[in-house]
Amino acid sequence: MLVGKRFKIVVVGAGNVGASVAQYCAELDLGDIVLTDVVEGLPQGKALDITEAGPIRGYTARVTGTNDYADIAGADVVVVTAGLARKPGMTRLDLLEKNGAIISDVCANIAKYAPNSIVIVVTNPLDVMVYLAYKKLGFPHQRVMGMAGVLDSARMRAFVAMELNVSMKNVDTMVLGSHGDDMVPLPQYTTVSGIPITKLLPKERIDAIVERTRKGGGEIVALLKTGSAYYAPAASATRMVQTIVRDEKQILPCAAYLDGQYGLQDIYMGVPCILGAEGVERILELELTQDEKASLHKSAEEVRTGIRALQERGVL
Ligand code: TXD
Repeated sequence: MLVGKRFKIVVVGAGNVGASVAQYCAELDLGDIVLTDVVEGLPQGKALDITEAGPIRGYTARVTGTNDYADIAGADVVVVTAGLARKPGMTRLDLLEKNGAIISDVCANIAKYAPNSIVIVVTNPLDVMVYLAYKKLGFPHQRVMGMAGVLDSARMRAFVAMELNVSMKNVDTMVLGSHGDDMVPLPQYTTVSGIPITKLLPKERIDAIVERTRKGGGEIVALLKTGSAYYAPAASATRMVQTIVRDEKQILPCAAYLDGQYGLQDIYMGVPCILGAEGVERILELELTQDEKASLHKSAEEVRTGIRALQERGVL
């Protein structure tokens, strides 16, 4: 008898991003999905609602909700979205202490109940939280990564496509560094059907796109007023889940553990990774200009400040 493997995808945090990840994973039939949250009824309600859309949308994924970590046992992939979202006027570093405590608790449970899983952290401030998760989980670094670069480059792709009035499908780009105002969008690796954007747009338009990308999260926060983005973030995390469970080896910018790459040591930051069944299977080292290298290192300093703040507060 042929038995296909059904993957088990756990989403911790059934808020805006988490529920949307569950929905997108169901739509793509990536596996069975378990939503979990500290709020009683919330993951159960969202899971039931997503299940009830199944007959219409045509997916077969089993989606369940729970408040009990025992139910995450056997997870192949865990997406961590638990935490507070950024409010207007709040910096990502403001979130550090509260989300640090949440991530520590969540990771203790993942290590206990799903020790063989691959973990994708989404919670902000992203690069610091994924470093904390790596330390708390004790998993090999290939199995712990953060989602930010897929989102930041999706935003840049959308802005380039809007500017040129071309299909977003034709636009490829790469955004490195930490998730925040110090991220490093790379126009030299941005192409439209293979044509470098430097040949299609004047410098000031490219600079404006780079700036809008850097402020992409804040732009949505300012519009929504009572929350932060979740459709594009959830779509981005889902793309990472898809690449892993289908072993697609897609090259995606992810927050990965750096052990000398780009001249950086013992830090998590956004770099191009080959993602597959083993997690982060390889990190690609792109040739960067002096300016880009300097921006990347500035970005790393921001992450180290966050790590130090956690250490000072005894969270790390
Ligand atoms: O690019 C990126 N990495 C990001 C990050 C893009 C968008 C959002 N980003 C961050 O993800 C955001 O700043 C937050 O830190 C998280 C989740 O954002 P979301 O918009 O989904 O926040 P919600 O809607 O407030 O949901 C958070 C849920 C909520 O239901 C809480 O009850 C739950 O997390 N929560 C917990 N679940 C499990 N365990 C614990 N301890 C816990 N604490 C809170």
